[in-house]
Amino acid sequence: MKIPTSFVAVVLFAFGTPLLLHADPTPGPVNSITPVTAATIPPALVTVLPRERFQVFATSATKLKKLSDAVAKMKSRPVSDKTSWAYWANIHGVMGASTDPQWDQCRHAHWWFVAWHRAYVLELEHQLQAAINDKNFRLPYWDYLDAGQRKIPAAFRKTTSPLFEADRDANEVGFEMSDLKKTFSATKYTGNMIAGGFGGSTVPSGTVNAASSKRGRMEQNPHNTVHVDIGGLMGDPRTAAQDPIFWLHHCNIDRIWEVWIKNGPHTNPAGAFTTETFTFPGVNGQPVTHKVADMFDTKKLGYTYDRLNLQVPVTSSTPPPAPQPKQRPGSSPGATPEPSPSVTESASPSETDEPLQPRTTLATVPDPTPIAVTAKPQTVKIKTAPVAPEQNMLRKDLDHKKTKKKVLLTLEGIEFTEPPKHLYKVYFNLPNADAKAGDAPQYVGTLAFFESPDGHHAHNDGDRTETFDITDVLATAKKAGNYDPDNLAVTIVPVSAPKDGKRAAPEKAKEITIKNISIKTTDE
Ligand SMILES: [Cu+2]
Repeated sequence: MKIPTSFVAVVLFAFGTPLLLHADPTPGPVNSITPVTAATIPPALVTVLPRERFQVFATSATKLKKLSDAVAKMKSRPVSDKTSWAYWANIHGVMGASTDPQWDQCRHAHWWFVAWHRAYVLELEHQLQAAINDKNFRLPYWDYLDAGQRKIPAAFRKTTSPLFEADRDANEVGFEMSDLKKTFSATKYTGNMIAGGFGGSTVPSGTVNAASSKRGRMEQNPHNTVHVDIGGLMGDPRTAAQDPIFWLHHCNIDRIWEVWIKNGPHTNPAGAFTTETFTFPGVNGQPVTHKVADMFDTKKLGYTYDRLNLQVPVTSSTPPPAPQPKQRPGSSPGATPEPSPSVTESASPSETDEPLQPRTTLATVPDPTPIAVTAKPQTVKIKTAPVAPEQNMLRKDLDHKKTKKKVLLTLEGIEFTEPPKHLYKVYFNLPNADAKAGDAPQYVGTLAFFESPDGHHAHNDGDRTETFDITDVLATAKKAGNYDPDNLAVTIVPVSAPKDGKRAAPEKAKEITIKNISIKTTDE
């Protein structure tokens, strides 16, 4: 591509000028941005400014009006216009077959999830800037990790505002602290949830969506759970980006990537990860291409974040467990377990990109009938398999120091005909679990389906499997004496989005079915 000399000069001037706000005090060498191509450096990038958390952003009536005006302007344009709100929402996903090669492009369930969305949010920001003719406008983010900010900001709930969307199921989100700790204590980028990957598993270049088993921890939580809690348009990838709150959610997801990197030592993958490119329509209709390697430093993209501290404690504040008191003889298996130490990660230094493969089956559901879950908690009995006792970790004491094996709970063959509207909390050996059980010691994890039912957005060949690492939950149950290997149960609890921090059972829920639930170990 031929680059006009004047354009190169403008770009170099912009990156070399001391007028940059919040710029790194020691800017990189100018040649670090060569080769310059019009495609990789959009002309809008002249100044580095912070993206602010919404509660700060909204203290400026001017900024709030700019956001609202820019969204209104884009919404006023027809879908055929590449600068319209509808066109930009369709880039993420469409109902039915796509009629434009630039639509239906969202990357989910693999390592490019957060990188693709970084480019997507950045280019939408450029569209908003163009709509109000202000290159210094930066998107705010919705800081729901702050416990005081779990409700959709009021400006997005005012029915007369362009930021309002009527098709939302809820206005509040919630998290189990153990899930957020898992996300932020991931020590490596690459890998799926059970392998301890922050960003997801590897897939070949050009992959749009992968099987849910390749999802990384941050995509699962907080990303997916926020989509499902809000629901409505936000609950389905084919419609999610139509809701203005989508962009503040994804701005925060983008920030969380930065938070994780900055609070490491954590690094982004090298090699094939960095050479992938994503192309979007630019503000003048010309395509703009972003290469992953050129997006690691957000300052080169024109923004920073006003807050990059770790908002979630990743290490246990509980002192190391005292020597275990002897189990009182005759203590009933249903006795209240002792408060468990906070979940801490058994660090998994392995740098393998492969998802951990469940191998030996330790327990499974004896009844082959698929399990149907609707609005009520569903408890499923699991039977320990006839595995030699010395090999069966359900019968042995689990010593983290002696084995690297993990115990995995898999829910296989999950199906639904409409996107489930709720989160499903999963508990191990807590048969009376209900929507209030929250982060109990028996809490395993959450099913959060942010994908269309036909597999269109989850190329899973009809086999949707969710796997949770229950090594720690099992160890905690054994220590608490609340455990009988011949009496195991998994309870699945559908929950509504929180209201003032409290979840309840949903009144109605679309059915999901699960072909089988089993407990397996990994190889070492
Ligand atoms: Cu999303």
